[in-house]
Amino acid sequence: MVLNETSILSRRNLLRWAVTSLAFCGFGKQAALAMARLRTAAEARELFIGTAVAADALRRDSSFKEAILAECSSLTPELSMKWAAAEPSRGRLELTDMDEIADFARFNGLAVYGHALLWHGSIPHWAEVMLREAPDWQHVRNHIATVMPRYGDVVRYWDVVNEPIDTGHREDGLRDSPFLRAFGSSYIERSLHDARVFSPRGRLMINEYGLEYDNQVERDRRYLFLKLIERLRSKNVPLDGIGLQAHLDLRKGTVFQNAIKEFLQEIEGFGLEVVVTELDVKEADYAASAEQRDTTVADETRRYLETVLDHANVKGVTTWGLSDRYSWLRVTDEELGAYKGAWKDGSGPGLNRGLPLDAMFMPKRMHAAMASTLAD
Ligand code: 9MR
Repeated sequence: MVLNETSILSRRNLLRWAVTSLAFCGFGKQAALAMARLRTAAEARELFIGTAVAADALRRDSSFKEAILAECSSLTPELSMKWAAAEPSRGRLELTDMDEIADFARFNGLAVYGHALLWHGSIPHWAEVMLREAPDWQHVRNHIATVMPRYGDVVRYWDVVNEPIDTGHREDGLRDSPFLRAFGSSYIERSLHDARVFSPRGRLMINEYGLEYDNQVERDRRYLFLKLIERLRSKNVPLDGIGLQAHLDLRKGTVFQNAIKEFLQEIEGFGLEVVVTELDVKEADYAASAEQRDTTVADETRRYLETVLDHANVKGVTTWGLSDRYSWLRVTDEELGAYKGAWKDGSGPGLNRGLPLDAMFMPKRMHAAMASTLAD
């Protein structure tokens, strides 16, 4: 969709008007913002807003579907596009789930965010053996050539390489992945060049995690990631943007806003786009009241988004799930053990509450924080 400046301004005004009117009708500003859909807030400043989805949840849960259609303009396949899912045995394609997600998106006018072509975390067993024993780039190229054209009409952004950085191993900061061991560090530029062939107009991204906090590992990750981008830029490799996974984690403290700002200024200087690709919040204190937990999650989300959304090259935000019902973040047994006796009534902490909607698809404070930051 092409929006000109006037229509963007009028959408923003419309949203402000809606929030003000609801506030006038007796709803608090927070309540009014909680009622604003994320999609309305995001579109007001020409951003896309998405969620990760698993095909089976989309298939069987109509409430989930309704929530997606109300809140989102984009979907990221949580599993179905990854190599291990798409080609479980050599030459046998298993793209039924991915086709279903893409058809749902097409039918409802949503975009799909292509995640992820090369990821060390999802290589089919046969390809792992191939990479280890008889590396043949043709197999990697085949995967790119199969997936990109098949969904090219509905996918604009592609995570071509996912999580290539790992600290503490090599001077260049590259992860010691099966791809690196098989083809050397040039596997990144090779995959981007191939991706450009099979998607001449797609936005080609590198997606990375662990870039938000003030600790040595994340300081190193930010530095090494920028160095990688600098090397790719100097060789004119087709790279259009970077994905910030943004798995926020309250156990690490609060996000380091100044470092994120500086990092994003560098990215802007390289002329690259930015997408927040996997936003969610791991909690640190499950024994707090539900209200306190939701406030802490919302505050961290707001701190992060207000820092990131300040940059004009940010194009969209995706959360890694929309409702706590389908979050990869779990309260582990170890964590439960640490809270012995915290719940006198025998209840328990329930689910991790780090997504905008609760398990019954009701908006939480994180939703309001996202709506207000997106709308600002
Ligand atoms: O949430 C995803 C989980 O359901 C899958 O089992 C797993 C392996 O495919 O991948 C998870 O998603 C990861 C994403 O693809 C890359 N960044 C980290 C995400 C959480 O582990």
